[in-house]
Amino acid sequence: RSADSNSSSKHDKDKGVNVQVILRCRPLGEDEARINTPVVISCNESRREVCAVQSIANKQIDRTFLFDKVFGPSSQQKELFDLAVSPIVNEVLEGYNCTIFAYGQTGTGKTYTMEGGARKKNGEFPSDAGVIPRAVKQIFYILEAQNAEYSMKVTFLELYNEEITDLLAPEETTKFIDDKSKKPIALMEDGKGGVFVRGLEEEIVTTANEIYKILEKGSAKRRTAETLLNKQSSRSHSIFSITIHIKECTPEGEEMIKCGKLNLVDLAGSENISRSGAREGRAREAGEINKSLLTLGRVINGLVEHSGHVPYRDSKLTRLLRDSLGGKTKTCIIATISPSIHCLEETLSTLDYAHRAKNIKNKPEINQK
Ligand code: ADP
Ligand code: ZZD
Repeated sequence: RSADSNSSSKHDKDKGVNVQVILRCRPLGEDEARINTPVVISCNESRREVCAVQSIANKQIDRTFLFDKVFGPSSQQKELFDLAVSPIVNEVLEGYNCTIFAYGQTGTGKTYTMEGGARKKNGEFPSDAGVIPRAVKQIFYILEAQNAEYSMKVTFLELYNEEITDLLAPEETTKFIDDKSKKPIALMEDGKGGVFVRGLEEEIVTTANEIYKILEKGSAKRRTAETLLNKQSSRSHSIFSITIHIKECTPEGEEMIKCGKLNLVDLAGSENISRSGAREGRAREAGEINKSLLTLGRVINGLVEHSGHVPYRDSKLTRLLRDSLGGKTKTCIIATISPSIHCLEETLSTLDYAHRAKNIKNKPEINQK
């Protein structure tokens, strides 16, 4: 490699690194297949293209979108992890902060992609495990193979209707649903341009199994809250974060601490968020505002249009994930779609949204002390 190409790559880095956008199309469900639901999406994985066929007034219009990676309907969980997520996990262990978002209409596979199949009773790792359990497994596998000295903590929260619920808080604090008995959780500015969640439970963990148990506890709690409060998880966002400190010695024998953080975000269903970022149709009438999802769209618009004001402060989601959107975190968006003709309008909206997000640039930095 010549010095020239080196300096040009350094120069490129100064301008930033684009958000990686991955597109995944699920297969037709059993029922959809049985009634021969027309398929309007075709995926070309090697060309990284997704094509949507739209028929308007007897005319066929094809729209093709290019992404960083494309996973078609027969893609397996392991394949998506190995090709798209595993490199990100490695970067976390090198000291970067990384965020993976799942974005898409309800029913297109966000949860399947992020969580995947349930844990087996016999403790065996499920073959359809999603990104989160696989990331946890890889982190421990690598740290143990390196014989690294490390410490790790995790947080797990849910955001519903601009309210944060700590999915790891001990049971007593959620048994009573009245607000007074709830643990006060607040988003606070850290004075360095970032935010932190005051009162959020941080669990220190030492094994993958401990994290799986925490995930179990967190998802159970999410489900209970859902039933009790009559809410739908399709309208809530969840953020699971792992922070890892790794002690390292330089060749000179100096001690260094590298710190990486991985945020895994399952966003609320994107239906009813129009391409302009406005809320419309039935959702508006029903008052189903998802302020955080709307603001996420506006932040993306602001960032890619370089229009000056980026409204990070307008929602909790964008305040929490500010560093992932134009900041120092490496970010990947996994957009999920359905192949069915009945979802075409939402699918086109997701494809547009995801394609636009490719233009966001971040400036990743290693955290080292
Ligand atoms: P979302 O979280 O976006 O609402 P889900 O993850 O619940 O969607 O997925 C909806 C249904 O489709 C589930 O039954 C899920 O198992 C199935 N599914 C989603 N993606 C895939 C996929 N890539 N392969 C096989 N089944 C999938
Ligand atoms: N999608 C499954 C959960 C469900 O809805 O039941 S899979 C993974 C990530 C975040 C939360 C839960 C999980 C999940 C799980 C299964 C069963 C009980 C608790 C948690 C999981 C799957 C494989 C390994 C570890 C955790």
